[in-house]
Amino acid sequence: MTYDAASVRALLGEILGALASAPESDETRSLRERITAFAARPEAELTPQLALEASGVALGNMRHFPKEARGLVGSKANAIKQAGEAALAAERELAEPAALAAERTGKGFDATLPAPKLEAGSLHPITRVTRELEDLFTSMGWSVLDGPEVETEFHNFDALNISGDHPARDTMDTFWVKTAPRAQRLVMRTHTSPVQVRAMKRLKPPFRAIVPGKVFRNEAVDASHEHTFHQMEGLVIDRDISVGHLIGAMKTLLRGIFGREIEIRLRPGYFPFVEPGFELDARCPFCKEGCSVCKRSTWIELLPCGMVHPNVLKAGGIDPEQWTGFAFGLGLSRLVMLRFGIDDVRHLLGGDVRFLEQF
Ligand code: FA5
Repeated sequence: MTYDAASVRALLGEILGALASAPESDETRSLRERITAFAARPEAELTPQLALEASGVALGNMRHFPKEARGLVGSKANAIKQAGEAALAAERELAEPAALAAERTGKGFDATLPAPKLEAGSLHPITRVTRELEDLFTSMGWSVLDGPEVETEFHNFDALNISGDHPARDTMDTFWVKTAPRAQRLVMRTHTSPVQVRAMKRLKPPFRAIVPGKVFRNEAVDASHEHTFHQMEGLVIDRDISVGHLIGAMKTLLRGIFGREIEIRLRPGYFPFVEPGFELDARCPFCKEGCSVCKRSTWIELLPCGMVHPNVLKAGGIDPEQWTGFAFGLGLSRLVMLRFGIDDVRHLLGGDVRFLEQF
């Protein structure tokens, strides 16, 4: 079927005829002028593209045509649209083989070269491990929560029992955000723990939740310390929660990550927002006698944890006489390094495609 500009013009004439009986208004005047402009084009210029535009104008302004003429206008405008679309499709069909033929006969074309590689993207290793952990925990009924990366001083420190002059503040070199003199001070959060108090304020106990996310510290950067890295907080608040529940949850977490039972040990650890606090070590999953990953000790320091301090429960509006809980703060970036044998934490967020392509 060949495209026929004369027929399109005739159809436009019929549409204009239908507009003649519409009451005079600014809208109908402007519409008439626009359709007349299409119909007045010399046939050679009334291309399929223009025909499509003209049908679009008529169909998009149907409300300005008299009610009794709308059926007719619709059928004429659709006929123009179909003619335009069919002509454009036919043009494309002809153009593609022609372009291909021109490329094949062009200078420098070599049919024996391999086809260009199709680049398929992949998930970042941190995203992969985060999603696996989210699946694991949600399958056990935990929620996945989020929190702000720019945090108030209160949530990042004070609500967690770390007051202004507390020495524990020094262990987290902080990026402070410039704020007005009397506004509350803001920090790039130094850990995911501030979401503990936010969760307590938002959710009614009992609840259990994980909070994966990015944290920031003004670190002297080296192979195992980044200024921006990932952690995953865990928080359980319920009645009569004990260290036994904490150990059980940590063992399940490690089984999920390494796919088998992993021996653990707890050492005392100090964090002002837990009491008692622990450092949990996992038996090195890569060796029996000691290797470079476990620094020849057969134990890997994996995650700090502990029983939620009563002052933190109070800051979150929860009665410590009725409720208890445990929390942990997994170093997600370090876990990802362990999992994939990555020897330098700076690779993770370095944005080097050569690194990312390996996953
Ligand atoms: C904390 O951040 C506590 N909020 C953890 C916590 C939560 C304790 C709940 C008790 C209860 P810490 O500063 O140790 O603790 O950091 C936790 C983990 O983050 C570390 O074990 C380590 O794996 C990781 N980490 C710390 N600093 C860096 C860094 N600069 N680069 C990469 N990973 C880091």
